[in-house]
Amino acid sequence: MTPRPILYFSRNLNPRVAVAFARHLNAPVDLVPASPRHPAHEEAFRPINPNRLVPVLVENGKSLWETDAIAMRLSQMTDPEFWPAGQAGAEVQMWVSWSNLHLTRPGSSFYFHRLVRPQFSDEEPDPAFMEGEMRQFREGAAVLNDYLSGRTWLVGARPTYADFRAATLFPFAIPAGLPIAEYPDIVRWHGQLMALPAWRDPFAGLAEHPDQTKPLEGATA
Ligand SMILES: N[C@@H](CCC(=O)N[C@@H](CS)C(=O)NCC(=O)O)C(=O)O
Repeated sequence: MTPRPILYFSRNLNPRVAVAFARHLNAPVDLVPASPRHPAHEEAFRPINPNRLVPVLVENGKSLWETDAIAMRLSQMTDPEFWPAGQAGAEVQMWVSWSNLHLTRPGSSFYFHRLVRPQFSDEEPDPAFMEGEMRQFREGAAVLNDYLSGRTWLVGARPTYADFRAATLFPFAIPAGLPIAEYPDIVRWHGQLMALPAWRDPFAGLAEHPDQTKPLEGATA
């Protein structure tokens, strides 16, 4: 019997998107927690993803890394309308590329410095750098907000991967100090996404960390 594909995840930004999308699609994959940089599993993880990052989808012994490639595959496996073909598919790709670079990248400096970095360092970032990041985030948020005005979802009349990907940061916007409340159509759209159980609570019932006293699940090395 062919083993079920494994989706390795941690609770950080990108794997959160992959797990939420997989659960929303009810994808036939096993969700396996991973700490790809933990010394106990780092070497076993390297053949799975030489970048030692998650998410990774392993299917028939083949690894697919990058959240967006995994989302494309999950959509093919379940409901291709989440990443459709043709012009709508190109639009999904437009939002994926755009949001990664022009929205999530600058916004993630706030996620990192307000929520992640304080757990291991008290070295504050250069204020001029953070100002530049905020300026870029606001530019992106204004574009997204204007586009969403008069639209329910980003592409067509139903949610697609474009919505999941463009919303990567928004579940953390308030604790990260991102000024989401200034963008009413983003607030409305983010609320629609938060009404989806898989997006609101993607890790429900899943272990937070792998058992590092045991070999990495699914690893051959
Ligand atoms: N470009 C990759 C980035 C993957 C990435 O940076 N993953 C981070 C989490 S956001 C990671 O694996 N960090 C180590 C960990 O979470 O244990 C993607 O979109 O999937």
